[in-house]
Amino acid sequence: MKLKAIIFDVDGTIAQTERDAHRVAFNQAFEQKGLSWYWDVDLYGELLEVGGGKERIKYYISRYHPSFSTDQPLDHFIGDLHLQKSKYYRQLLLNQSIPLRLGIKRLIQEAYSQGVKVAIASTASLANVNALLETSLGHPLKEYFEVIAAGDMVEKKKPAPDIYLLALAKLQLTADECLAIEDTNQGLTAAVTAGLKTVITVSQYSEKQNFAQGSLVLNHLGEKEIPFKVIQGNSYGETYFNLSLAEKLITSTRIR
Ligand code: XBP
Repeated sequence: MKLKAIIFDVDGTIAQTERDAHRVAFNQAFEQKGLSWYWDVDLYGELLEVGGGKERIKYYISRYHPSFSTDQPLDHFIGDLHLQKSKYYRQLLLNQSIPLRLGIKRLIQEAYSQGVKVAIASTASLANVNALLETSLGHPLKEYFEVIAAGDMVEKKKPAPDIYLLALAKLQLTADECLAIEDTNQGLTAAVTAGLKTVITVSQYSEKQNFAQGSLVLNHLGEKEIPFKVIQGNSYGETYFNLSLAEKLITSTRIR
């Protein structure tokens, strides 16, 4: 098999965490700090264009509260606020673990049992990624991930390719031996720029985005009994996403 690893995005791909967990935690942190800011579902969709929690808060301030000032340097203030947000986020996951998306658990198990590595490339902070993997995947599945590339390990977040390049370097594999699974256009751009063929499972916030560069665009990975819907691309007659389809995608001569 040419396929040596599958690299997963986290938020939106492994679980639908954005609207009901990250967004809620941001709002709780704002309230705790006495800020009157509130990110509703629509506004959050717009803010998701900016990857990374700290970067997202910074963008929000510059766009919606340009005259906002604090008695400490802005980056410190944002860092503090984000720490608080992360605590709320992890608390939220402990209280109501967010379910894995369809097919994720099966695919991780299938990969592990056939010696195909699994890795993570996420914009979210490492502590938050770990919290999700622990609460939603649990043991031993969490330990199957050989490499976790996340958050501030790179300077430039998605859509820059850096986090995928870091994951590839840590895996000691080349892009043509791996497949990425993403849910957003920014994530797709990051993966494709790193040279990876990429499968998209569209999520709550990304349904209307452009995935022209994706190798295959699906509504979800599917299960034997619950077929996926192909939105774009060739599924080679398969009805759910498995390693045989992953292998066909990376060995296909099609560029995307
Ligand atoms: C998702 C993100 C993150 C989270 C917030 O990353 O964009 O910014 O919304 O996480 P990905 P932090 O889809 O690449 O996993 O607050 O931990 O930054």
